[in-house]
Amino acid sequence: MSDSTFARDIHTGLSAAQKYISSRYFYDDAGSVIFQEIMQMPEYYPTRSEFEILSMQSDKIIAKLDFQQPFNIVEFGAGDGMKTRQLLKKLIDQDAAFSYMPIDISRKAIDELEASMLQHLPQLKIRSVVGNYFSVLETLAGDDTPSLFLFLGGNIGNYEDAEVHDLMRAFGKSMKPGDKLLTGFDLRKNPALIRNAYDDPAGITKRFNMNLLHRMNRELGGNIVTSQFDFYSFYNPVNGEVRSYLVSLAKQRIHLSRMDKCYDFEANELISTELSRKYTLPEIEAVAAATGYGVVEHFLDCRHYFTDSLWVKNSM
Ligand code: AVJ
Repeated sequence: MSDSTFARDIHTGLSAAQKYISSRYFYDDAGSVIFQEIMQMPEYYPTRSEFEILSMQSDKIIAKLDFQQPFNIVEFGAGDGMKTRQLLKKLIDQDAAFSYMPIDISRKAIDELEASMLQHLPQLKIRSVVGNYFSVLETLAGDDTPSLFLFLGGNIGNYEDAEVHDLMRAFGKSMKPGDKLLTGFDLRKNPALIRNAYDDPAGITKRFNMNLLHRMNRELGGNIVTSQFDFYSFYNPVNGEVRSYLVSLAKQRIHLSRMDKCYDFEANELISTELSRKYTLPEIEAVAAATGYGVVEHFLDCRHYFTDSLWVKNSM
């Protein structure tokens, strides 16, 4: 991602009536390291839940694909690949003919993923792509090899409802009838568990959010005194939304020299940083039906905290 996109998006978000920064900007090199720490936290259950699903149920998932070989597996936002590897390993053990195409916006993430995949699965046919989802989707349309799209990790939780519909339809435009999509959704559960996963007592999630301010200082020449901001996150069990914010602790003005612009904050003014939506199974089914898919099966972990939901693209 070019720096100028970051600068432009920060300017737009901090100029809005309700200030916001997209959660995609959490993941610079420093933020990606903090996210690794989040995944190790005892309170952060999603990673372990999805790891369990892909370790224990990949055979069942593969059986439902019902593909002629060879086929493609295309992964959007591949991360460190540890969970996906459980599925790929099962396919290799079965001598399936497939190639794996991970897509990520970060060159560094893709290089590390490719190296670790090949280290664990030397037989894997891998064609990695650095780019944004939408531009890569255009290059995929027209390929008549059967495809499984992966959108794992609960990343979909970061999208507002309208964006979820747009994204699922955009995936579908590059899919043929019978192609499959496996998406990770975090599920509604005891609200206290969700709250603790997103506002941990050790303050790791706070550091993850505060890194946005450090990133603005580093990349945009900011003069932000980070102790003048706090982190606030809450879960609303009525609508399933975790909403996270940075809070200005004083009336203050910050300067970003890269843009040569100032931004004013009232005391207690918020910067919205993240939505992490929690779903019910009927909500997931409604999204599938509204965006051109049928639900094949929901694969849940034993605690029913998380689902990898397998959808099939409808015929037009
Ligand atoms: C990477 C989007 C799945 O929303 O659970 C973790 C990011 N934010 N703790 C999530 C995150 C705060 C995470 N996803």
